[in-house]
Amino acid sequence: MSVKVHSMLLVAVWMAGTTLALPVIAAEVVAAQKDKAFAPTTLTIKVGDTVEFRNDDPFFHNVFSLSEVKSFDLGSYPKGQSRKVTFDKPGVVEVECAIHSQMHLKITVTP
Ligand SMILES: [Cu+2]
Repeated sequence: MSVKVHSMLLVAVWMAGTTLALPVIAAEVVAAQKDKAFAPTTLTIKVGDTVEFRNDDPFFHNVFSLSEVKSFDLGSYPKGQSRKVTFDKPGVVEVECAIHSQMHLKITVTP
């Protein structure tokens, strides 16, 4: 076998290994904001999953988190709009709304 063919074979084997190492297709979960509450109020997802924060109320909500695992601020947006966050580290993420301080969502991201 020539060196060239041999190295191409190695690349093919490496690529096959990479494909197999990919995680199961990531999930996308909806967290609605309805009646000034997150629905649901707790979520368990896996690393790599995405949460779509959807405002179902006829007024603005905000979505943010100061958690170490994932801190973000999606700003404020009206009914019918949604914004997405992908969670890339395991741990617990507390999500809140800056407009309604009673709104809490606890997301547990499992490895
Ligand atoms: Cu709100």
